[in-house]
Amino acid sequence: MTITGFNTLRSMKWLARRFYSMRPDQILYSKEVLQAKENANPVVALESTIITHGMPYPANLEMAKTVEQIIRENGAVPATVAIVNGNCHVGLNDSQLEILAQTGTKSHKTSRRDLAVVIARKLTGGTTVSGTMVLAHAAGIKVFVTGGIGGVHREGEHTMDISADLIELGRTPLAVVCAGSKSILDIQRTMEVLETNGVTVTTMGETGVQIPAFYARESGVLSPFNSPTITDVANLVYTNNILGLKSGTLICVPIPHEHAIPSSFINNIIDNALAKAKKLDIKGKDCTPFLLKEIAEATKGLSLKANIELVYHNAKVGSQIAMELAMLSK
Ligand code: PSU
Ligand code: MN
Repeated sequence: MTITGFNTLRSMKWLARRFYSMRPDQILYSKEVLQAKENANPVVALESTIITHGMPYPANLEMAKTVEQIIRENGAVPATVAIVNGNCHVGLNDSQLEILAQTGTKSHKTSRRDLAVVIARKLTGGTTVSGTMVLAHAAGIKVFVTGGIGGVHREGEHTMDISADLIELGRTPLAVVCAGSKSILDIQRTMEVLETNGVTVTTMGETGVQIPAFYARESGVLSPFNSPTITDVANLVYTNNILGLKSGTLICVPIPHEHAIPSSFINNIIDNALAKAKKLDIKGKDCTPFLLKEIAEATKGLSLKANIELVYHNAKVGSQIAMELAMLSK
């Protein structure tokens, strides 16, 4: 290697160390993601806790494959993020998706605090919103699609159960597309913590729109900002990036009308699930997966169907955002 080449490599490594919490060369990319990166084409990151801990097999596999297809149909490249046997993957092939979907809750729910443990011990992990953000940012991805983010749990003012997702959104400049957070959470307090952490929150819709509550389109909590168009969202994210803010943008997309579950119906079920979790003393990282399962059972799969449909819709919106953002960035 020439001296110049060596120096270039050294300075690239220095740059990587300087700007990323993780070196990009520690990541394994799928072929299509690698190609998209080379051509500066838009890539959309996807989390994998939703596959391992959020849905049962085989619905989780079907969802994981379909959501990737929707992203491709909308012109972007999907990058499902996960840790397989200690390797960080950005973009999985079908057999890796299959393994992850089958491993399910036997794999580790991996948020930022779990990353080092899962990687060092060569374990397999589904990455949460926070874990996925760390790896997607290291991979240079700008847009990330999920179903629902974690938040402040009810009674969080006593338990301090505040999802690492909220803190990550405050320190990682990614645009995260979601359907709000479930009413298993305290949505008002979730918004307060996001504001404290400097996260820009906008909801697709007209002035006065509420933060969506995952299964329901409304939560009773007003969104701090609204975006009537995809172009508006892309402009916000682009400006966030230009300003060099280290914080992220949360884009809330209400579940499509035809798949929404009325609050009057779902809230009762959520209350029962919360009461059961309290009785069984379910805490920490087990809380969200437990509640999701309880709700899916109590609604006889209706909540699972809604969950899947809102992810598909978010994938479409997220890809459109990624496409517009790529045009602005060129
Ligand atoms: N909400 C869902 N489905 C999910 C999750 C949240 O509707 O699968 C997952 C996401 O990966 C999210 C994580 O990042 O749960 C939050 O977990 P906790 O509440 O333990 O922070
Ligand atoms: Mn928690």
